[in-house]
Amino acid sequence: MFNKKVEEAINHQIEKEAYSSQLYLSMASWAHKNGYSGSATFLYLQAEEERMHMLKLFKYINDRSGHAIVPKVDQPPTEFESISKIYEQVLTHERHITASINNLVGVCIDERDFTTNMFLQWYVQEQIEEEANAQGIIDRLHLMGSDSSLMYMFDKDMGVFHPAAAAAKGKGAASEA
Ligand code: OFO
Repeated sequence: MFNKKVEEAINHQIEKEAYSSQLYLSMASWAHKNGYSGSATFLYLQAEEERMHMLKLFKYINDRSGHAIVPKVDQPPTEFESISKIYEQVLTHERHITASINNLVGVCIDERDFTTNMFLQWYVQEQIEEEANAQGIIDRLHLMGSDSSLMYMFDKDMGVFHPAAAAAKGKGAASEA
């Protein structure tokens, strides 16, 4: 029998991952329509990756004879101040997700569900990478300062920055961005 408190906590995390996916999709849309096609590619791929994070949790609950619930998701913001602000918001959001994953691990430890704790270590590791990537992008934007001529190169690089970018390009999935 799957632990009910753990099941409930993972269902909450599913909602957060679903929101992450919608938030990054909304950011991708803004970037796409404002001419940042490289950032749009990155953010579309990031939105897909968050959906994968959600599905992984979703299937885990059902595999353990719990019941994964499709969450109601709040509408994310549709307008953003600038591309730099978007990446700052990505970092803030990822920090929030890291805290949430840590809480979830805490519930598993309190409930002595060491199997789920082990499963969640993948997310703990993933958050290190997610935060480091977002911080790296912001650092680069800071280095560019107010030199807008560098923005073209920055955006071009963002189009291939996501680990899934090469694969997606092969399939033509993100090439519309
Ligand atoms: Fe962006 O991280 Fe999901 O878990």
